[in-house]
Amino acid sequence: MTTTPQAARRASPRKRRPATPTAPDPAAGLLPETEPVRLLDPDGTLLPARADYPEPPVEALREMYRRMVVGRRFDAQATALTKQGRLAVYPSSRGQEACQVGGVLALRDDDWVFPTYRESMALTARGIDPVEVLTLLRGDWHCGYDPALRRTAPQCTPLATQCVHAAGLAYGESYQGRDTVALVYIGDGATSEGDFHEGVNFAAVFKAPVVYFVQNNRYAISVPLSRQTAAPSLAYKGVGYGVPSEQVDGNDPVAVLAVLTRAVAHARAGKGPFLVEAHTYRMEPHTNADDASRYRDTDEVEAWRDRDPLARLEAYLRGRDVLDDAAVAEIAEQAETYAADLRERMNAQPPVDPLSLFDHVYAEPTPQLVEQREQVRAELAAATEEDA
Ligand SMILES: Cc1ncc(C[n+]2csc(CCOP(=O)(O)OP(=O)(O)O)c2C)c(N)n1
Ligand SMILES: [Mg+2]
Repeated sequence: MTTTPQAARRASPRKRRPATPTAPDPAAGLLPETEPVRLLDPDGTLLPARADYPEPPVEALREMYRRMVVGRRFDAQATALTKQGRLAVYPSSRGQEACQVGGVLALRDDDWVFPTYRESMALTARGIDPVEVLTLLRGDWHCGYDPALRRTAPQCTPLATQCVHAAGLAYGESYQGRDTVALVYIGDGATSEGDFHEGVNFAAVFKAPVVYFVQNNRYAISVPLSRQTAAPSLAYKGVGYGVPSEQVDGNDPVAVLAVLTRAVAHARAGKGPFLVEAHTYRMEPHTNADDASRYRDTDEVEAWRDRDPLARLEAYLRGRDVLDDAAVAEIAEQAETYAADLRERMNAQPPVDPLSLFDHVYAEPTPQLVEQREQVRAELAAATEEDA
């Protein structure tokens, strides 16, 4: 006699499976909040306090305001210098002041910064001489400052390569028992580059103390964010590598500093890298050589003007009675002096020896380099003879 499988099941009552305990969520603690962290309203009103992101000390916020004011004035001066032919090119970071300054304020002096071409303001906020900062953009072959002394890598134009450099440096530092942190500035567009993924992955596997700080300013030159990624937010890119992440309102200086402070503490404690995405906006064209009206309309730019990070912090500090008209005027004057000094020094044309281009490529120059050097030397000599 044959029985159907259904009949067999009915005949032997099903044994109850023991209840399995719920497995812990492997992504717990890695995902960012669904909305960017915000501690200040756009009008400068403080939102309810958060235990996970305590408000930075008010002296730090006042100093942040000062550096943002000087930074914005520096930025305007650098843009003006392109029009006078003193700079070859300048990528402005107007509108991104909270990120530019917040990144360096979250660090110790002996931590490392890995900037892109857009971070001139961050480097001046770090205390590097503005003339040195602008040396590369002036058209020189070197970055102007001593990277080892300033703990600041040269400003990187090849997108995302600094993600790998930072992972290596930070790993090396921790390998030697030091608690140095490396902070990488990177743009939204550059997160599509292979080097971003390789850097983050390496840092995660080897627990390198790196903070990857994405300034999502909505554009990669003319390419809008919608054509850059299908991810819910760029911060979500961390989870695939086992890297915790957060997103923050990048035009809220208080939140930017609070979130980066926590990210840096995470890395310094030996817990590996952290990814922060700041939602911000580039108010100016990509560089002075770009015409932004070809790919975005003025309504969009105007809407972001209402979220100005400087006005927001100023309103907050005034509301707390730690900033008044006299202090605002004094800081504005400091910014003017800073810009005037920069203008004056950039107007002096430093003598440049084209042959120095070959000096530091390799410790031992290759035969090709020797040949190229000789070629340039001969061309220069011929040109001098012609002029004579
Ligand atoms: C590897 C590489 N590819 C392309 C470029 C050309 N390029 C220079 S800036 C840029 C846009 C980058 O956008 P994003 O990362 O969002 O930074 P942002 O300029 O907005 O600060 C591109 C494509 C480059 N410099 N390096
Ligand atoms: Mg961008």
